[in-house]
Amino acid sequence: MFNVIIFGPPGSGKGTQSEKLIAKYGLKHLSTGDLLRNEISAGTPLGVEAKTIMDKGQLVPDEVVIGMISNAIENNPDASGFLFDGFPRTIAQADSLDKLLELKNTRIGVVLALEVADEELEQRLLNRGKTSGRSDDVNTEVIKSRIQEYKNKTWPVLGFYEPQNKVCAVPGEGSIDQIFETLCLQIDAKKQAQDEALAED
Ligand code: B4P
Repeated sequence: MFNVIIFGPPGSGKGTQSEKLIAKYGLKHLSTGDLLRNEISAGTPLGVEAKTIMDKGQLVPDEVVIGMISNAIENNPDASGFLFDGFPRTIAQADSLDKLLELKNTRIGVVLALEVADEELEQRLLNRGKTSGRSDDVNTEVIKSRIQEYKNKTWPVLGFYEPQNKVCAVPGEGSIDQIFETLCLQIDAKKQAQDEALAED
């Protein structure tokens, strides 16, 4: 089993690249943003609470997203690997994810960290807001809060994975195909190293 985290600020291309990665590697895609938006569309109490928070550009409480991911892992016992998109976004989430995967006798194989300048992020999200119907993409102040939340709470998560030698920084500006190619090279290298280490055990 090989598990991947796609990491980066809002608008860095996590969702965009995830679609291509799951098609190539057959991973089960778990996006906390998508899971939350499904709850909002279904009008569940969780969705109603989450919408208020997301519309301010803030992070939904850890226990809510950890519960969602825990259920999703349980509901996919036959997955050959997971692609975590937009999760973990705090150190507490990263810690919980390690514990959940340990229960399944598996671990994170690689953290792909997309790097994009703030001005480019704002531009991409405002552009997406013209057609996506996402209320968190139309307001510059909300977009700025999301980027600030990333800097305060999410970026430190890299420090959790760095000592484990799992972080691969990837430039997230340029063509989507070119970025995808770089991500694949990183996955292939880490996957090969994991396979070799398992063969030695
Ligand atoms: P997410 O759904 O994760 O959304 P995102 O970070 O805004 O988008 P993403 O990064 O996937 O978008 P992409 O670049 O692909 O989160 C939304 C909200 O949910 C959060 O703010 C938070 O409130 C809540 N939430 C989610 N997970 C949470 C968690 N774990 N804990 C707490 N709260 C959580 O796309 C952006 C645009 O860029 C697109 O239009 C795309 O076409 C374009 N683009 C992509 N690559 C490009 C490229 N190379 N060049 C030009 N444009 C590109």
